[in-house]
Amino acid sequence: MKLSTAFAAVALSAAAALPAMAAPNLLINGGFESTVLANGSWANVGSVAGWSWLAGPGTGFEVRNNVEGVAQEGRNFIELDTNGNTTIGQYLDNLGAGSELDLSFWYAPRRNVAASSNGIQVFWNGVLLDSTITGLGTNQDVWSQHQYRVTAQAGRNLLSFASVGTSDSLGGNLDNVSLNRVPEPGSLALTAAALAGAFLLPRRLRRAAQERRAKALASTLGR
Ligand SMILES: [Ca+2]
Ligand SMILES: [Ca+2]
Repeated sequence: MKLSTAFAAVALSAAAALPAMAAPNLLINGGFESTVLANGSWANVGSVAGWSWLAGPGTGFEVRNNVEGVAQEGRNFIELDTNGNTTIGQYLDNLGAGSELDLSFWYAPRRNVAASSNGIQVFWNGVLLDSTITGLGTNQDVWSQHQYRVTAQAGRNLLSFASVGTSDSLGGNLDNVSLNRVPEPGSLALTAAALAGAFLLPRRLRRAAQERRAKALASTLGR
């Protein structure tokens, strides 16, 4: 591979890596880390930063730190079947109508709980995004990532999660929820071009300097 090609390849791969850096999580407290809990403890909360209880037989949901499972991200994760099946959500304002967004979250069946009791469902503006996500809990955590592309509506948008199945205070775990704007193709191309230019500019300058030196040498020899 020529050096210039290598520079361009590096520039393009750097540009490809940029969206993850350039598109911050639009959710507040997507990893449920705002609740300060000692290792091995849990709390039943009605709301935490970003998230609110929306429906259910109880008044809250459960934030846990290393209780019946270990967080997928950070220290905390949540369980929605708290005193019974519960729905929580986060409202987002001013996303811009028609904006494309990438939603991601991680789910794990609660340890030693049947799939019939471990289900969760995810909704975007009240519309179910997938069939029930569930699994048989074994004696260890098995986190799986779930990803969706959603479109913002005008005004307020709502991302919500509900526990479903047997309502028995035992249910699936949720952690590391993120919502990121999908980068515009045009902005990606511009970023790649700018990076490639940044890498290639010194090469052009070196070539110009070489040409000046060659002319000077030719001029000297021609005397
Ligand atoms: Ca977390
Ligand atoms: Ca349950």
